[in-house]
Amino acid sequence: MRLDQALFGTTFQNPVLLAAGTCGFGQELADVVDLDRLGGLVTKSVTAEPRAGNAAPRVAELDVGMVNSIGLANPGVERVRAEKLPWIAANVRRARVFVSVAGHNEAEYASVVGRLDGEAGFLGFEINLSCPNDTGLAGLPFALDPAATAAVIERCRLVTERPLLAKLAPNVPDVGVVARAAADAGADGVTLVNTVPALVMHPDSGKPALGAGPGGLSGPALRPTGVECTRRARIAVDVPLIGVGGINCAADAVQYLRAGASLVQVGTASFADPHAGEKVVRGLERLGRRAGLGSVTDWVGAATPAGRGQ
Ligand code: RRO
Repeated sequence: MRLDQALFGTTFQNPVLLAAGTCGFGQELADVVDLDRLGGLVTKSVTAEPRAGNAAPRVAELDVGMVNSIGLANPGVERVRAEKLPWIAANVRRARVFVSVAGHNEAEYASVVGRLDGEAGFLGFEINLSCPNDTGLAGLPFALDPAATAAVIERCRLVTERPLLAKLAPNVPDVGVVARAAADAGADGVTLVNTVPALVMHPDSGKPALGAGPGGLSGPALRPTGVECTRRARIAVDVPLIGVGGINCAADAVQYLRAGASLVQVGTASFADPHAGEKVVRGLERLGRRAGLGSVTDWVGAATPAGRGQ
């Protein structure tokens, strides 16, 4: 069974990427994971200035997943340009890399994109419009508002010709509307979804489990929401979709592919098992062969009872 996917002017050797925020800049995992067995990876979100991040504890483990409030901790665009991208350029060959970008306003997003655009080592940008823990316009993530989403994408589109992905939030009435705003503004693809706002508290004291208070929920509990967001986005736009949220195994990934995603990302599962991404790759090959498929593309958007158009 063929796992390769031709997208965004290149070939992904398989459809499995590591999600933003769960693999650093690749280097952090390279002793443990053979990154070049993956379809690709998305870096931690990069901002114009370095960010120290939020107060500890930054993650809480639950039976159904994980809640985080990292607070966009990252070394800032200059160190990413000077140190992180050169490492990626020298060490990552077959995996395709997207740099995740975040900011407080359109100008900050565009300045990060513009400062990295001429560098080697990566394919494109994933514009993170949906961080629940560090908000933009009017104190809310950009992805909660179609016009704010479009404004950021339009501004980034002016400073790069590389592939631009818009990473959206699940907590909107219809993510298809936001996906359409992103695509109309020039996004080449849409990533669904970021974490969903969440709060874990100690029942006796009422104190939040995380230093920052609330955070974002990821892991298995997010999967049905991510799959439904992917289905809704597939109805709304024609650009390629990337599905993320609660993928632990190949069967989870197949749900996103069937809903219309061309690629998937593995995130929280990598914390428990750094080889989760590679295992999803091997599992997809096994499942596809067993189903008699010729290519992973046979799954993409394959009709389901709640499929396209409904
Ligand atoms: O850094 C974070 O706290 C964070 C980010 Br930027 C994001 O996009 N999603 C998330 O759950 N946490």
